[in-house]
Amino acid sequence: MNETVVLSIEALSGRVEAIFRKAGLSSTHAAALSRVIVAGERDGCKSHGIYRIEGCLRTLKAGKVSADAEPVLDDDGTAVLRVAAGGGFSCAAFELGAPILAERAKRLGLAALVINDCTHFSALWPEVEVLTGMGVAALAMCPSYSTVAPAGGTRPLLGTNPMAFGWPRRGQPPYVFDFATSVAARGEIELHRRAGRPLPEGWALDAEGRPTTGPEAALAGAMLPFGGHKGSAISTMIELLAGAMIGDLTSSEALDVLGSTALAPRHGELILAFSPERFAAGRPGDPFQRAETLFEAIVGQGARLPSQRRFAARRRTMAEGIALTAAEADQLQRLEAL
Ligand code: NDP
Ligand code: PYC
Repeated sequence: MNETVVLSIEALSGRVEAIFRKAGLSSTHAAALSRVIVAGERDGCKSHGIYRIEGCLRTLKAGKVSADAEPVLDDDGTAVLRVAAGGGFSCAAFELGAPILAERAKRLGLAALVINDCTHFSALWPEVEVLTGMGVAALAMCPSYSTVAPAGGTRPLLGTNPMAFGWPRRGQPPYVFDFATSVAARGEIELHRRAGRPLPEGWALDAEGRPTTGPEAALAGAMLPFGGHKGSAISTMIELLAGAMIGDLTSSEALDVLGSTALAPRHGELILAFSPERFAAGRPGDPFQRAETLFEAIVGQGARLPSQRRFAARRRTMAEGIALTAAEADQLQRLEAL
């Protein structure tokens, strides 16, 4: 067994990318996947860090994701852009569409990027941060596969359906939140299982619909939406906007197609981008200054902004490197040896 190891961001990126290339992914996909997975480790978001490599490789081996699909942009000059991912991972499709989405939002005030037919395993904050870096506000969402019971129900129907929002700030990192619409991401349940830790109460039901704190029972049963009926409704909205509306799979349909929650799900994604300058034009006040007043008032009460923990983790790892536990370092070596 390895001791804890500390790797530079560049070293970890090279190793993750090499694992994906060796598994047969094209260089475009291998690099795009490595970027989001290493960003997860860099920012202390373990549920979407290197632990996800294994699931991506399993999905590839099962023939459920294309190793080399070239994403194709369909841009008719309107506010709705589409990228056909062609059954490949979503990350490269997003990278293709993002700059055009930002340009279109700046020109029209509001624009949407639809990604169709992609395999999606990643966190959404890397995407909204790319867009805030281009000067626009952004809202990203996607279904997943049925693992969450609607509030008042007992059986998996909705996905963990994440939603992320980003607002650009001058001279400092953006305001970003990104969360599952279940109480926690499914990745968190799996990490509890691996660590042999019970779940907090209120996260899940077992296969008989009874509350459980057992990760195994939760994985076999149903997760719960956050905030009861409110999270359930937001999750349903994501099924509608980023599933039915964009002509792609809902979480229930995605599970039917895949037949397993052990592989990464295939569905679509919707990303909206807004130009604050365009929306505020002709109205009093600078939207960015007014946002700062709001953020100061939040922090002034002793609350913290979302992503504050993540940005602190990023500063730390950029200075000191990424620390992998012995088990994580062993897992990386095992994946390299495949
Ligand atoms: P968390 O509950 O860990 O965090 C949610 C957000 O809340 C983060 O932006 C976090 O910021 C912020 N936050 C946490 N605590 C506080 C606090 N006390 N005050 C202010 N803000 C706070 O997220 P989840 O477990 O719900 O989701 C984790 C990830 O899983 C997400 O990145 C999501 O995209 C991903 N996911 C992806 C799916 C997919 O299908 N692709 C499905 C489901 C989830 P900070 O990071 O700084 O703590
Ligand atoms: O953590 O819930 C999750 C998840 C599902 C798909 C990708 N991440």
